[in-house]
Amino acid sequence: MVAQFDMKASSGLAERATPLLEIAVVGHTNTGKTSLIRTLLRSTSFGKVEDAAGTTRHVERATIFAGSEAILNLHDTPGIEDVYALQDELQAIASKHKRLTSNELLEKFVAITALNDPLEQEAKVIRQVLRSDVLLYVIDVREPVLEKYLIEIEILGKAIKPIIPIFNFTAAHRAELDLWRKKLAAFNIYASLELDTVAFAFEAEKRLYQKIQSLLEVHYARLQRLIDHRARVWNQLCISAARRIAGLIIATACYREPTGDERDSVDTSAAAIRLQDFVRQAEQNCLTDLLKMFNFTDKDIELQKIPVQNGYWQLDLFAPGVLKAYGLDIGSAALKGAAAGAGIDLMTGGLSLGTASILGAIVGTGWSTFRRYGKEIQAKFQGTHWLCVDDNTLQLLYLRQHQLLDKLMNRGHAARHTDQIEQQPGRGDLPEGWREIIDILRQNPAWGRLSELHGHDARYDTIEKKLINALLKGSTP
Ligand SMILES: Nc1nc2c(ncn2[C@@H]2O[C@H](COP(=O)(O)OP(=O)(O)OP(=O)(O)O)[C@@H](O)[C@H]2O)c(=O)[nH]1
Ligand SMILES: [Mg+2]
Repeated sequence: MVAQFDMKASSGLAERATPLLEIAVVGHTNTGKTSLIRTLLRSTSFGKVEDAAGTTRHVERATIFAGSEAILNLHDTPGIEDVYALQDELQAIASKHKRLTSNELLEKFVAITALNDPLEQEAKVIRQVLRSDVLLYVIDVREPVLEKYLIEIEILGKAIKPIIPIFNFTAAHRAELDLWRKKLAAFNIYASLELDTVAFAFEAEKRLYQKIQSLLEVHYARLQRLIDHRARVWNQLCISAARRIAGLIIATACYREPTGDERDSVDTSAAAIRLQDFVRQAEQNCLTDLLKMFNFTDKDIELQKIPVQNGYWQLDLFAPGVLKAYGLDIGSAALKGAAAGAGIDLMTGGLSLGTASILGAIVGTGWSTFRRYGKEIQAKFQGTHWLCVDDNTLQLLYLRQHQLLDKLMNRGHAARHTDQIEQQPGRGDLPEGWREIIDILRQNPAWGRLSELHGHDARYDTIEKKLINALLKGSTP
């Protein structure tokens, strides 16, 4: 027992004594090296990113932690700019010092290259390469496989360090990517990763660390702790995001807007406007929260083709045509009513008259008609009247957030499978038992207002769980 304990303690100590894993991020200039580091760090403040060659001028280090434990160091390097001059210089050194191994050749080059030498930049890169355990070689696949890149790889290969190619800008560049793979195979480099660094999926990150684990056994346990830590954080993030959306759907479905004097159609339409404003604002708050949770920048939004501009949905939830844009059936009279921009159900005495009976069967052509006949419609019913968000609007609200969540969770993949992502989600994507969920919510307006009021109601929890599960179905958590 004691011996076992000692062994564990000493292996733990040995691991702690192992220096941190040193990773150099290298490649041609402007391929996205700094962007990749930012993504791995979850920080947009590291280094400088610009669409220009020679943005990073010095080697910069950043440490990645799993909680409070330091796991590895990433080294951002300047892009290699003049590979032919570097090749000539190495050849010149090699012809003078014939007995140098390839590794020693690089050491020699670093030692003799002075500050302000035209190859100073390249020397900085090679120095870091020699000090690192593994190289992430970032490739812009939009570029043809030019000779200069192959020379670059050959030179980096002289350091005898594992090289993991990271393919960047892969969106819509499959053919080029295949070509790159083939060419790299000639250098015995097979284990590659594909990602757009600005938008990065957790799965891709995990694969990257797993590759390093397989190459560098000594860092296995530490990297595993990082993978596990990141998985936990990621799962929590996805669940929180889904819970945020469930909260929006619940609050919106529960919401009731009193119509005041139900005989006054002017009053009713004012209430309808208030109701629409409530829904708009609730959706907007949810969008803002989600973008913040996933740390999405404008660039990510653009890359993922999320129809959002300056933090707002491009298409208003109540705009004509919005249902169609989200693939909802606009064939029925009821939906025509909603498509015209109403999105309202009239409820009376706790009984939902439903979109079909009010907006569909009676109004049919839209809110303006509803206004005209509003008095007659309302005269038919006695008791309290209020307005609710109609089912089509709720469906649209759900589908739009579901699509958004997919994009937020699958950074980096959307851009590659454009057609797939742009395909409109259909009615089939609604959670199981949707109608029943909405009915229960409508009967419990208090659930939307005060969280403590649903504290002891198991039905609320069941609905929330159903919505969260449906939102996350088929994804990582
Ligand atoms: N669309 C897209 N743009 C990217 C991606 N990665 C990087 N970029 C852009 O590419 C440009 C270059 O990115 P950097 O990260 O500065 O590239 P770098 O390799 O560090 O460049 P140097 O330091 O100059 O060698 C910037 O405009 C980035 O926003 C990506 O995955 N997709
Ligand atoms: Mg850079």
